[in-house]
Amino acid sequence: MNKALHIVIGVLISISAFAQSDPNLGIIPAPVSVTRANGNFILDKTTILINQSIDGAKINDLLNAFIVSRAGFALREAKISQPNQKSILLTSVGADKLPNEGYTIKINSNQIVITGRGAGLFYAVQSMMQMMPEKAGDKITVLAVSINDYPRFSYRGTMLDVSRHFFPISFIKKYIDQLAYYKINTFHWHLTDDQGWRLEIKKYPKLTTVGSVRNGSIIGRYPGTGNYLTEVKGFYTQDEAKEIVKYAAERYITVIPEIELPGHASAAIAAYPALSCFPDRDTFVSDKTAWAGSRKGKQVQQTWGVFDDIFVPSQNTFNMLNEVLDEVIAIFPSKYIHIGGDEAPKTYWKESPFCQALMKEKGLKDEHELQSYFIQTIEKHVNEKGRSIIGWDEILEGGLAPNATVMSWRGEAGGIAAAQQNHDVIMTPGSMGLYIDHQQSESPDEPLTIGGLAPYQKIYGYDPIPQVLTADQRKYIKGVQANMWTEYIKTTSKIENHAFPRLMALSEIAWTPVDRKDLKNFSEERLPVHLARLDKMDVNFWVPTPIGQ
Ligand code: TNX
Repeated sequence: MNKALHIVIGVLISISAFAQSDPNLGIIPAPVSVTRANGNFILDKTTILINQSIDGAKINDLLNAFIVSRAGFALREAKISQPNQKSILLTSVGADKLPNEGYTIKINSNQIVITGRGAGLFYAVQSMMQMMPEKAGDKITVLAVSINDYPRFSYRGTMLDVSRHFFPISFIKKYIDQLAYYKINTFHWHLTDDQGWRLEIKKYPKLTTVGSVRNGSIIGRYPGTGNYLTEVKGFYTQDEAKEIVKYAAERYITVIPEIELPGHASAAIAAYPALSCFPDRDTFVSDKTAWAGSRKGKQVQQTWGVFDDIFVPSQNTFNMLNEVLDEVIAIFPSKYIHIGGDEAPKTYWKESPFCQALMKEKGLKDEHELQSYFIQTIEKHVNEKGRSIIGWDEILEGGLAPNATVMSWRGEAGGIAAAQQNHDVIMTPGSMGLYIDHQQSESPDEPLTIGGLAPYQKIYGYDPIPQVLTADQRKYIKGVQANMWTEYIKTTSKIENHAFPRLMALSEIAWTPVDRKDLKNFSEERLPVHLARLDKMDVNFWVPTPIGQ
């Protein structure tokens, strides 16, 4: 189906009073419970907006701005309601009994009462924005219902790789707006990798003057290599990163920065070669690349992959990384700092006399234990600053750092093992569709991707809690995340094409109880309306095809 036709269908569903028939009122993620009551609430110019909220100061502005956009008029605001006066009441009274991030919306013919605090109130308004029908004449008719809602998981995340390709702050904000709309509360910002260091570090300016620049002799897909990296330079200043943290926090989204170590470190090593086991060795460059052999020294990688030149576990490296992390911690108030940990080949550590001597001195039996020593040294510093580390599941190898949270990407095994060791876990298995850089269908019209097949239906079908875990171990599964790697994603419009509708499916598996999930209702009743709405907001999306077509 083409995009325009898809949008028309979405609009038709929405104006044919879809909320009347949809048991989920058009809300994504589906609420925990929706109960129909008698009658309707008629919103018109006589309705007043009452803000009794003690927590969520700007929430009335947010709701009123939406009403202006939908109805063309603002509601008059007051502190208290007169008897029988038609009103929308925002309140935190009674919200202490609600689960974290939870809210209720109770609608009868006279009043809409929205109860919650902080994130809960914010999410209530997101639900209102999604369920509110279009204006008819000079009024909006809202069904009388009672909604009780709260999330299944406390961590509902998505990762964006800004190293392989770089995306401007303006886009990051637009993306965060969409995450908030779907009650996703964590934005994992993959800021460093072999192909670019993207965060200003004041003490180490070369990380960005050298490490953020890729010369781009490979344009487009280099024949036979699958490579698709193009010329890129760019980084976020600390002020810009702070601006994003603030913007996200206003939308109840935590930004978790990722600084990759000890692997995926070519950009940092290009800037400061002393971070390598072999500072004088040229960066390995695939002989398929256009500039192979013509460049000397350490280079920011031009192609994607996994590279041997990783951080040397020397005191110099730890001192520098600790200082880098201190600046990172000062920018990002998140409890978690992501330290990477994935795909660190041990080739150089095996060859390095320094590493071998260190292993002997510390009694480490192999290079996995050396990696564990590396991560634990970093963890100690991060913990001293009052923060915790998250790492990709390779941090299990050689022994988990004592307080680490594990992000399980190579299937579910890492997450299961970590939960069994009483460590917190975020599930993000590529094999279950959580890699949203993968293809969305088998159609030949799909845009070029890194490979793999991850249609939104696959994400929808995934339950982040592995059945093999005991009831006690299941408590360690804190949530679920979808990852957007950008080797093949150069434009913001392609990010959006990859993100939607998959992030909507993610939001539902992260929020909605398993027994409330309903793929048919999601796909047929809610999705078309939401996608048409994205189009109105100038957000690109992928036109869903039923599985098997
Ligand atoms: C594996 S997932 C990686 C990334 C790549 C991705 C491509 C993970 C922790 N590492 O470096 O971008 O595959 O899908």
